[in-house]
Amino acid sequence: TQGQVITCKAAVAWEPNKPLVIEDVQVAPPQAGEVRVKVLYTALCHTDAYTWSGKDPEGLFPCVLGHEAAGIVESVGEGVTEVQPGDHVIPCYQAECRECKFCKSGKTNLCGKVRSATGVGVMMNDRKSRFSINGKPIYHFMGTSTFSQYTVVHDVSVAKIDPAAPLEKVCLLGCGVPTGLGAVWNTAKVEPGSIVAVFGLGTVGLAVAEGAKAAGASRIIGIDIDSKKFDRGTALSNLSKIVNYELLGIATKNFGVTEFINPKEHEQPIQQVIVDLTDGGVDYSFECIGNVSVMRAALECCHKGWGTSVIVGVAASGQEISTRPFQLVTGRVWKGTAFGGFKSRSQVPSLVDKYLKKEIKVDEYITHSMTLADINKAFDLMHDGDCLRVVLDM
Ligand code: NAD
Ligand code: AHE
Ligand code: ZN
Repeated sequence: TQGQVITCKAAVAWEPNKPLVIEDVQVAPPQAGEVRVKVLYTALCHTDAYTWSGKDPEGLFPCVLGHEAAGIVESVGEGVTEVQPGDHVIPCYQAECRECKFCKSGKTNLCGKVRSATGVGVMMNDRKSRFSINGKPIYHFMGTSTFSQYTVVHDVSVAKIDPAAPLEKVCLLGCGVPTGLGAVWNTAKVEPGSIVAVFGLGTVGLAVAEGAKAAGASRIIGIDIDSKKFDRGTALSNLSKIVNYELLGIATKNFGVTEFINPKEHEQPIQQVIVDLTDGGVDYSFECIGNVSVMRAALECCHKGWGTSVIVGVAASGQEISTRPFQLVTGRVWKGTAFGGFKSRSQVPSLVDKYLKKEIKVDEYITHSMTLADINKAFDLMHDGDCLRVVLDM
């Protein structure tokens, strides 16, 4: 297949919100600095649903969505030296070229090399797409487009991993799990003994909890409006204000959440509830939903003088955050994180190794396995409280 166009199945988003359609797509061979990957497993992340909804200013249609996956290199373009056919890889929507101003700054994991192309659904070389259907171009997404059996990515956007790692599991290390862990370890740098609040207990929020537990946090307060996120299957319908550790469902407890709050069960604003519970506020908070009013609450539940709030959730086009500047004047800090601050090509392989050594969880986030043909059902499942990650066998 090297050097030839491959025809394979891909889920195409023709229009916002319209069911994805499994199509035969043509995937062109990789050009200079590009890698064609046979995607074996892909998970669905809330960000895919966000772009599909039409609320992402960078969303272009028709496109092939998907960015949390694992696969095997099928072929490489000219000048590609760091991977070769047969290598096991995780596509990385956050590139790492090691040469640009960003990569060399030592201050960020963002990379500037291909971002101008990945934001508009094309490849850097010729500003064109490698996907087409009978000659009609289909846009790439986030430089990854993993809802296709084959995809083409930039060489700076692919991490080579240990071939011993089960791809059906480590595909999650392409986005959600590293994002949560890294938000705690790299962005907030949570210290032992800290009090942490996590807003939104999806995969990203639970990975924040897992990261905070590993960092030695003394209390990890989980906040979600969906009680299923912690009671999973048990009939604890009328939960009291704060449920203690013993009552938490196995799942959430395993990730390290020590207390659960459902804002729907409180009359006071949630930030007030948390401030009252924590003698003035938390040391660190994380917004893992993408809701700007929750982002405000997450900042305002932080302790005066030092509390730091990290925005992880992605909010829709046109949404803006606000708070009284006094909140910052009095020492609270507002931050954000992309891919948890991890340098993708350098650090994803080490996360895979940590998983193999059982130092981080991955299996526990996978609640459903399906095939590509069922992708629309998989998206429906994402809105169900019992669902964390759905992994699709391509
Ligand atoms: P998810 O949908 O699985 O989880 C969101 C959780 O928030 C759900 O449990 C939901 O019940 C809860 N929730 C919704 N509204 C709430 C409210 N008002 N108060 C409390 N809880 C509420 O999503 P996910 O895949 O875990 O992703 C979470 C967010 O992180 C999304 O916005 C996603 O786009 C974003 N994200 C960002 C990055 C990054 O690099 N910054 C990476 C991955 C995902
Ligand atoms: N196009 C979106 C941006 C969405 C966004 O912020 N994406 C995160 C990753 S979410 C993964 O699930 C990110 O890494 N951002 C940094 C970057 O370079 O895109 C919008 O809203 O405009
Ligand atoms: Zn994601």
